Amino acid sequence: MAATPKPAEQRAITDRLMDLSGGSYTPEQRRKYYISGPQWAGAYEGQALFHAPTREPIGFEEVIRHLGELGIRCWSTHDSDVIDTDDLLTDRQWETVARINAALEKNGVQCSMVTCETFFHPVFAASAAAEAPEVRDYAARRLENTVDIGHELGASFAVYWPGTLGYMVQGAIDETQTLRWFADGLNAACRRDLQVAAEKGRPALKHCLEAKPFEPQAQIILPTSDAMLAFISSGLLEHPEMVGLNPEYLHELMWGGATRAVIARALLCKKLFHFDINDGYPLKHDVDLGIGVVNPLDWLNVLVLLRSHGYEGPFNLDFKPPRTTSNYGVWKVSFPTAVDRFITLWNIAGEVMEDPVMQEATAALAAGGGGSGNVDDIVRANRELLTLHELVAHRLFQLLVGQHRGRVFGS
Ligand code: GCO
Ligand code: MN
Ligand code: MN
Repeated sequence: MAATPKPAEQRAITDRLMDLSGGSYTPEQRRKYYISGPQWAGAYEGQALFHAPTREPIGFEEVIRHLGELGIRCWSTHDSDVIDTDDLLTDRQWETVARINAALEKNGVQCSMVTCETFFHPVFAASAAAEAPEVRDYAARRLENTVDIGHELGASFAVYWPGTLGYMVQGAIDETQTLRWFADGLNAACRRDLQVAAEKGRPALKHCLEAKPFEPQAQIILPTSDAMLAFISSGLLEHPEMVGLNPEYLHELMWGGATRAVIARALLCKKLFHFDINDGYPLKHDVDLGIGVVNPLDWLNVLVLLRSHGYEGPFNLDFKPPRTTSNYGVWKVSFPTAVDRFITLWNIAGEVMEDPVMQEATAALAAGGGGSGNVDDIVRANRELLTLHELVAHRLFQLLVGQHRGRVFGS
């Protein structure tokens, strides 16, 4: 049995086993990818309804410094992650924004995305599109202000996660009215964006809606990416061309969807602006694990689709380091390994696209087996060909574990 390591020796075990695991990318290699690390992921203390925090609080200076050291090119944040709600909409917020810009510059990190927190503070108990007009006015000011902050930080994207746009019990609100009010908020943000972008000579932000089917509300009015696509084209938005999606991998599994198919629908609508990457289990709550620790094969398939359609938007590491991980472990293990699994899967996706077995199988399927037009004849002509579906699934497994490179396992 291993000797009990003293607390002072435990980091050395993590360090040694990380070295022994090998396979890490260098910061320079990681910086080639458009990856962002959220403030709220790095600073997450492990708390939840049934969970006390397990980690110490850390601020944006520390998060940004670690991202820079690891080679994670971008940083993203909620307004209230870095500025107290009481300081938002006051001159005091600009002092913090200046400090953030200094930290970004010092560490060679860019701010890619800002998001307005409209779910945590008690003012949003009945959502940002609540019945009370003063709540909606306040929400609009916060949304406009987040646009201002985004431009000041050099961001290109704004994300909206309407997690409180829903209810625990039905009957008090008219959902059609709630959706109109929700659109009013987005319209205010887009109007402000066009004005600030013109004043600053910057491109307008890309405004991205992020769906999650439940949690924190039992029922969400826009629960899926598809619901959001319908909302974008509902006629309620003044600038639907400025608004697209930020799907989150796990949020689509949570309702039982195939994330790859969700991504395909967003791509067809030209609305895949931004992508939150993480992992977890179908039909469960939002565990936000690091990419690839649960569903590496599914992830490989998602990345093949994205690569083959030339997706160039950001990959936002919207995961939560498990509460069993220490503050040290967050930067030694959680972030670098999440990035490195992404890069590895991205590269395997490239190998899938070039694999001769995959190419020949998919080409043969697409050519079809012919047949005269008579139904029985068509079935007969295609019967052998359709076995290739399962062969492709096996080939993807082989590509995932490296058998295409001659790797063998036992005998
Ligand atoms: C979640 C959500 C959030 C959002 C974030 C951006 O997992 O519940 O993904 O993390 O991405 O709030 O607004
Ligand atoms: Mn999530
Ligand atoms: Mn997310």
